[in-house]
Parts: sequence; structure tokens; C-alpha cells
Amino acid sequence: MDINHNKPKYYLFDLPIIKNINGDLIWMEEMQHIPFEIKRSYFITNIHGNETAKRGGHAHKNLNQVLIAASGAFDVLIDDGENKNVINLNRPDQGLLLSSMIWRELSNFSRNVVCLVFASDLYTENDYIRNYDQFIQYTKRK
Ligand code: T46
Repeated sequence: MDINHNKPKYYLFDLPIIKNINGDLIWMEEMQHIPFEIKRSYFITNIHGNETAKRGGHAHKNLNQVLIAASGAFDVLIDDGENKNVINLNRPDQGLLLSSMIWRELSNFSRNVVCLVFASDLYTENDYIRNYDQFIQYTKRK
């Protein structure tokens, strides 16, 4: 199922958190907190050279994703082909929705970072645009 296109192409949102003396429990459900049916989940961790490491550097033709800094913090550079914005993800109870046709670059990773991702589809390399000039060309077609 596609996301609601009346909403912005990317946005931050809060997840419910239940705190008690034994720790925090953060939960999320598809089609509610995560605004699509979840077909895949993965996480990025064990990043060496946190200060210089970079991930991303691509856009997706159709995929929608939610990124969560389940541990630690990192920056996400977001580029819709016209405007750029950098968002620092640093709370496990906050999600960043990135819909299709958004160029993203992840950097400035803290120690012990875990970037948890929920995706609207299975992995397919065909969905990636890994060349920035090509991405700009795609955005002009729409
Ligand atoms: C994204 C950012 C936040 C798979 O085989 N299955 C998978 O589910 C994924 C996500 C990747 N792969 C393979 C593809 C590459 O051979 O794992 C390798 C590394 O993937 P990539 O270079 O795309 O990793 P990142 O961290 O640059 O990007 C990933 C996601 O691919 C991307 O969708 O938005 O995390």
C-alpha cells in the first residue's frame, strides 16, 4: 500500500514510549505509526570510523522507509532535488519518514549507533538510483 501523498515527502514523528524504572519500551505498528505495510526491516550497526563513515548516497524510485536511531545518533541529509535539509536523529522514540524520490546521505555517526529501518517493500536493486545526476533527471520527469 502506498503512503498518503497529501503528507510531505519526509517528516519526523514521535513513537509511543512507555517508561518505567526498568527501562523504556517503544512500540510501533504498521499503518499507524509506520504509515505503510512493513515488508522488510533491517538495521545498520557496528560502524567503524564513525566520524568519517557515510552511508546512503541514493534515492528510491518507489520505496518508502522509516529510519529510527534505536541507539546513538546520526545525521541524515535529505534532498528532494530542489531543497536540502539535514536532520539529526538522536532519539529512539522518533521516526523519520522518507518516501520515494528523496536522496539521502547518512553521516556523523555516534558510537554504538543502531539505525533501525522499516521498509515498504522487499529488497530490489532496481529500485535504487545511486547516481546523483540521474536522480535529478528523474525528479524533472515528475
Ligand atoms: C537506505 C539506507 C538508510 C541487501 O541485500 N538487502 C537489504 O535489505 C539492504 C538494505 C541492502 N542489501 C545489500 C545491498 C548492498 O550490496 O547490502 C549492501 C549494502 O547496501 P547499501 O549500500 O544500499 O547500504 P546503505 O547503508 O548505503 O543504504 C541502506 C539502504 O540500502 C537504503 O535503502 O535508505 O540504508
